[in-house]
Amino acid sequence: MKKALIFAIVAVLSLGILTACGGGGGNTVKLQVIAGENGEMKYNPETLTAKKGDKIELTLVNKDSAQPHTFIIEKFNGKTKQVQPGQQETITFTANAAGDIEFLCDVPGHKDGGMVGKLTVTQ
Ligand SMILES: [Cu+2]
Repeated sequence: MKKALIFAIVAVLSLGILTACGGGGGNTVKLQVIAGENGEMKYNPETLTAKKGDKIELTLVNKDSAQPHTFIIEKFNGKTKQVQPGQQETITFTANAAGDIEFLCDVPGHKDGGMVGKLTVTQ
C-alpha cells in the first residue's frame, strides 16, 4: 500500500519534470536587448529567437547617454515605458504565434532611425 503511494508520487513528479523540460515552447525565456549603445540608434541584438508558447521575460537596457528608448512588440502586447538613459525595464509577454514578429522603439523618429528588429518565433 505504502509502496503504491510512493510509486504514484514519483510518477506524478516525473510527469511534472517532463512537462517543464519538454521541447516545443512553453518555457520561460530570459532575453536582453541593449538600446543606444555607443550613441547608436539601434538595438543590440536586432534579432531574437523563441519558440511558440514561450513566456518571454525581456529586459531592455538603455545605454544611451542622452535619449529614452522603448521596446514595443505589438503583436504580443509587450511594451516597456520610456526607459531613461542608464535605466532598464523588464516586461513579460507570451510568444503565442510563429513568424518573424517586429519590435520597435516608439519614441518619435527612432524606428525610422533604425530602432527596429525582429523576434523569430518557431513552431
Ligand atoms: Cu529609441
